[in-house]
Amino acid sequence: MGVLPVEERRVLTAKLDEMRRKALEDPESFWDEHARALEWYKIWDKVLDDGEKPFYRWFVGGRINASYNALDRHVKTWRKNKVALIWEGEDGSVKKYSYRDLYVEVNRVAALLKNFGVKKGDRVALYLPMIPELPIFMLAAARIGAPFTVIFSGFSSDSLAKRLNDSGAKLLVTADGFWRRGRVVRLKDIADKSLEQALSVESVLVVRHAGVDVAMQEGRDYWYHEALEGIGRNTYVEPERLDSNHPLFILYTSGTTGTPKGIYHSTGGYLVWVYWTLKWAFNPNDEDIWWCTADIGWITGHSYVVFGPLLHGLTTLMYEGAPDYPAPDRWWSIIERHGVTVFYTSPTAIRMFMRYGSHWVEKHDLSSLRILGSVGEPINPEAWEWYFKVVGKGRCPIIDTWWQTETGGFMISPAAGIELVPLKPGSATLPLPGVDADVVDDNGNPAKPGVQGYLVIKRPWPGMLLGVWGDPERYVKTYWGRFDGYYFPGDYAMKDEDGYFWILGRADEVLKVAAHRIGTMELESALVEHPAVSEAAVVGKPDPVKGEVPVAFVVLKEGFSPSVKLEEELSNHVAEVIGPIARPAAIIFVKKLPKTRSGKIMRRVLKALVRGEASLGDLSTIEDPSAVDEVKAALRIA
Ligand code: 6R9
Repeated sequence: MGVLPVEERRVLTAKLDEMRRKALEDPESFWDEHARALEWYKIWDKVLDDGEKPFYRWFVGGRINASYNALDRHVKTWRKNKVALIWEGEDGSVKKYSYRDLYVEVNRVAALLKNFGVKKGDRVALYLPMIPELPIFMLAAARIGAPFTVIFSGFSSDSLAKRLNDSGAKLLVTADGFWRRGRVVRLKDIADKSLEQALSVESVLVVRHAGVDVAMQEGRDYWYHEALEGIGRNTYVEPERLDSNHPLFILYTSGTTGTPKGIYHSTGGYLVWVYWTLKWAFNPNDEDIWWCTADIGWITGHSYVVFGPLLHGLTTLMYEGAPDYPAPDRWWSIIERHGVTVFYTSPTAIRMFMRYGSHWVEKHDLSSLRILGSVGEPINPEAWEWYFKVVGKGRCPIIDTWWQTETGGFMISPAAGIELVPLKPGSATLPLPGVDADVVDDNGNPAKPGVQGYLVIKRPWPGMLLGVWGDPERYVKTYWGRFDGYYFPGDYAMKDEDGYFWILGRADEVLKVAAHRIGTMELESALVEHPAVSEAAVVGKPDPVKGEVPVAFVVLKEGFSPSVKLEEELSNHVAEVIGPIARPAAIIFVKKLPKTRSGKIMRRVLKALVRGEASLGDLSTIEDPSAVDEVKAALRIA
């Protein structure tokens, strides 16, 4: 396994090629067969309904439940006593849940949700840290058919309020606080602030985790452990037999325009996709201890901390705290102590650990590892090599998975579960079966090998989003409007002579900062909300660890002048409005921004300047060329 000479590819991928061919030639029978890996209450009438393009619907007429497939199915077998979830707190405490334990808790919580008046179709918001209650609530909501929306615990009260209002959540679940680098983050306080603006929320359940005092509002806020007290361990809540296209969850993600979009996924198609992609990419087995390091607040955590591993009956691991706390070997010690076999993380994390040095890794016995994964941003060859040699000791293939919130699961990835293709550091290799990916030019024609173009998916796949919550037009425009009939994910890519895909970064105004997806427009609107700011433009600057970081150009209003203090204030303001992950790496004050004659900010010029690129591209439409000189001066470029 591992890196093999590419010349051998033709021989080695016979099986993979065959499967990819079958899936594309006759998708209906391919998926009709594959979807049966899960347990359905009722088989679909139609595999794919494309009557209302691009609102494709999969497994139409089928009935299924996510919680049943993740838990009940295993509880009926020997896996009942198998560990389903290992949780490690930042303070070192460990909790283990067998499939039976999880099943018991999920049933109790499903009953609790019902007691709080949550019905099928009602939305439940989960603003929780990385604690076992988060997957428990997700599965409980899924059990009764209440779409859940998880809000990353690093988001601010404003971000939370926006998501609560957009989803119309009836119930909010949060915690008193959680641990980060030895300090408590007081989550309930943040939630309280957002509740002043969130009118749909009727009740709040609070999980006691950090043990800090919080304000409880009479008639609205309830302690989770108290509310659960009267619900016995024998409680059984019949899983709802949900339509295949009943929304399982809404997850907000950043796009090109201002507000985050509520991407929502189906139950049937999503589960089928997550099940098969995990199997194809990582070839799981019953001895695996599966660790995907993503926070459940992001899609990677939804699909590959919670649903994927549980559908497969694996043991999934969750860690609460900071990766390098109390020392830079925390993660390696977790792998050693729990015998992790599959480790799936981001290039940002790899680059951070590279900086700390190999000796932190070498202190630990990582021989349990058999396969490694990467996600979130392109992995640079240096990080790939280090991951491969230092972490995997040259034994473990690196599964570089390209996908997005919208795709539900992996799309382009090596398929160790079918046939492992020779790996090339930095390439996600080939599309998985059923994924009709290509690279096209500006006009939608296939790009030549080796030439950069736009990544497109030329036909629907079971894991695709159902839409943008409350905004069908935005769904059509954003994803299907750029190239006729094709899904456009927003990435640049290149296909090489072997047909391997190289993802080259975002083609829009979206940044990947430490693998987190952030819209530059969100940062800009946060900045202009501040009384001192007249205009703002944010662009991404390459960063050796985080991949890229936001750099903000700010024009101040009359009466305000640049200062270190104001710079700090604006930076804090962004962190408060969006969350600490959005904090700009630099704020640069300028008197004017480069604009076109029609008044549009020329972000591409700012981007080129920030990157120190020799050519600034076409400047013929610029209104005032002196704006470029000013930006240069501000960046101290001669
Ligand atoms: C899963 C996730 C999606 C965007 C995507 C692309 C980038 C993700 C990648 C990758 C290169 C990979 N991306 N995986 N780029 N190689 N293996 O990250 O979802 O947060 O929605 O971001 O992330 O730009 O379009 P999400």
